[in-house]
Amino acid sequence: MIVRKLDELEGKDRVVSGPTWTSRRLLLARDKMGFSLHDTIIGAGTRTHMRYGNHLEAVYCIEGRGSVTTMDGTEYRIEPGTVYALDQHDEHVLLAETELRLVCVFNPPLVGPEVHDDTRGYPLLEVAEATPTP
Ligand code: 9YT
Repeated sequence: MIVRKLDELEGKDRVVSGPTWTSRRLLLARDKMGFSLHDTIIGAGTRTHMRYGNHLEAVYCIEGRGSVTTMDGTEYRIEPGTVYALDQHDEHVLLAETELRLVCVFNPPLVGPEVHDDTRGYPLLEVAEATPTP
C-alpha cells in the first residue's frame, strides 16, 4: 500500500508549477497505479488555455469558483463538487475567479516534471526521465 501526505511533498520533485498553477503530484507513473493523481492550486484571477493531446484528464473541484470554456464557446461553471472530464482531449480555457483547488487525474500517468509545452499540453515522458525519489 502507498500512503503519502500532501505536506510531505514539499522539496521533492512532486511539486511542479506553471505560470498559473502549482501541482502537487501525489501519485505518479512510478507508483504504478495506471493514473496520476494531483492536488492542484490555480491562482485567483488567472486564465489557463490547455489541450492535453497525449492524456485524458478528469478535474474535480474541491475549493473555489471559476469556469471552463470549450472552443465552441460553451461555458461551464466550476464550483466545489463539479467534475469535468476531457474525454475528447478537449481544448479549453480555465478561468479562476477565486483560487481553485482541483483534484486532477491523468491517464496515462504523468512521470513527474511535466509542464505545458507549446501544444498547451504535456509531452509523453519515459519513466526513466524522472528523478527516482519516493
Ligand atoms: C486543470 C489543469 O489541468 N491545470 C493545470 C495543472 C494540471 N492539472 C496538473 O498538472 O496538475
